Amino acid sequence: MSENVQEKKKVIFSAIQPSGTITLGNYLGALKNWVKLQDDYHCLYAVADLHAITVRQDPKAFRQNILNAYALFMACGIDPEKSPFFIQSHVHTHAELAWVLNCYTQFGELSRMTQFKDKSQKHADNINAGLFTYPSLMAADILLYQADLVPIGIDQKQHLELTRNIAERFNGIYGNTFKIPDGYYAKTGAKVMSLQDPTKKMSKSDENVNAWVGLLDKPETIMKKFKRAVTDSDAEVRVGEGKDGINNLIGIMSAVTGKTPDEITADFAGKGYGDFKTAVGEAVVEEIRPIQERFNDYINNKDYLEAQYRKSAEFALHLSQRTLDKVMKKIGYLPK
Ligand code: ATP
Ligand code: LTN
Repeated sequence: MSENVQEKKKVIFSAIQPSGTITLGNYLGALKNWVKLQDDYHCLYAVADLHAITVRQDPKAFRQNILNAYALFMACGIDPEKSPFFIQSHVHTHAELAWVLNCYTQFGELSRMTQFKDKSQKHADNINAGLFTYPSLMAADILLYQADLVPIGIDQKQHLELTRNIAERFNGIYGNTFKIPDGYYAKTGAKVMSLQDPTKKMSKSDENVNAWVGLLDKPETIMKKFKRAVTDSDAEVRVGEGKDGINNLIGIMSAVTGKTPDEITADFAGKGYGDFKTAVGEAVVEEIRPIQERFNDYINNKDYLEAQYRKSAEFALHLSQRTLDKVMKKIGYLPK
């Protein structure tokens, strides 16, 4: 990664929380794009473990989830030699800039975030301040690297808009400091829906395990979950209104095989939903199989993983410190 290349290529940043099993939704909506973008952009990726404690985590399971997420993303094709891939809590500039940005983010703006509203309903016993200010930390993640593009699922669009507003506000007060980032969304799979309630997004924190497919689920579990997927009584494999379940399965099939919805409809003309669900399950199993094999290799090689995330964190710190120093200076802090 020479300085020269860095200047020409656009910068990409994204992160995913290690808050449980990574799902097919995370993979099709975000991760698959992360992998594709690595050759054409200067990418940086992170495991957003600071974000994850906005919801209570069991220490032992949390530690394991962070490492699993790291190994799983590498198994999906993230290559830290190409794209620094680090653990958010290892790079202290994130928490520092988040505090600063909190002071340039309005209470009203944060109150409008649908993720905050959803999560405070789900975790009514723990509506902590971190859950509320979550988007300022996400803005810090992105703005520290002067990212041009942020590959995310549609559900994160609102947070990205807020990031842009915070950056524009700061630039307006202090002069040009932050690059204004754009979202980058998958053409198919940008919003994978729950298999049990296809009006809701597939979410790894859904208590109904049949609602989501985990990248580490066994093939027979994946098949079972697809066979149980909620559909409709129309019995025709085509995209249509009021056919949320089938629309979702067609979307998944399309994202996995690269076929268009019309091609999928043609393939299944005259066939029932049972056949279709089996075929979608099989296609997903085949997509995930090599990922699971690579995951098993990585997770058994902890020294290698550690070497990769350490090196990436050093690089990320060096890069992000430049932005943080600029910010502190502009605000008027005394240099250290
Ligand atoms: P949680 O259930 O803990 O809120 P999550 O499954 O929604 O987690 P996140 O860590 O919030 O996952 O999201 C990681 C990335 O995956 C984000 O870019 C997000 O937009 C994307 N993503 C999450 N769920 C879906 C989905 N159902 N379809 C497409 N993309 C998704
Ligand atoms: N909030 C994101 C995870 C995340 C993120 C980021 C995504 C944390 N920091 C920076 C993109 C850029 C989510 O997916 N729930």
